[in-house]
Amino acid sequence: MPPIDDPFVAVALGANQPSAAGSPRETLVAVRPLLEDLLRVWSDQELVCRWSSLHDTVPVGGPPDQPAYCNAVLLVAGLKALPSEAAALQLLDALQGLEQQFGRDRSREQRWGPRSLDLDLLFWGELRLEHPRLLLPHPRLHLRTFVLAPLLETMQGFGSTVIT
Ligand code: A4P
Ligand code: MG
Repeated sequence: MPPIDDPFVAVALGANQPSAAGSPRETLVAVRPLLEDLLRVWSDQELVCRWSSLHDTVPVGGPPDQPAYCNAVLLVAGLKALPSEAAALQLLDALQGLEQQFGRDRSREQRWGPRSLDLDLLFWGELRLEHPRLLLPHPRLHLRTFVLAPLLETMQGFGSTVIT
């Protein structure tokens, strides 16, 4: 297990419209290995990937009658590179490329409206960014149960012993 002070990368996945891979749940299942490959290529190393389970969640915000979401979080440990703006922007580009591969078309969406795949970068260690294209940590991370619940799952067992 990697040391607890590793700068983790966390990525949130969400979907509430079908893609070529099928339902939102089938989309997230299909995305999992591709996202792991993407992160290995981006970081140029083997990584420790911890996945949450898939969560069926009630929509937050957006149009009143949008379909339920499927959400998950991936926590990545063992990165050798130190967090940097340039590398974080490269990762954002790669994530948006994967969204497009699964049919995401931002030009036809309304804010917080339905989408076939959303990949948000939650944080990379303690990196703070206020770039026009990338805010880190994700500014609504602490407000979203659909992010926090799966994120906590991925963090279970890192650096602590549960005493009851
Ligand atoms: N951007 C800035 N910071 C980031 C970041 N940390 N990660 C920019 C990813 N992108 C970031 O994103 C709009 C722009 O934000 C991007 O071009 C990027 O340059 P987007 O993916 O088009 O829009 P978004 O995801 O709707 O925006 P946002 O503000 O991240 O929304 P949220 O908070 O993700 O809300 N309900 C449930 N149950 N489950 C969901 O997954 N998702 C949303 C979207 C609303 N309700 C939901 C869910
Ligand atoms: Mg997004």
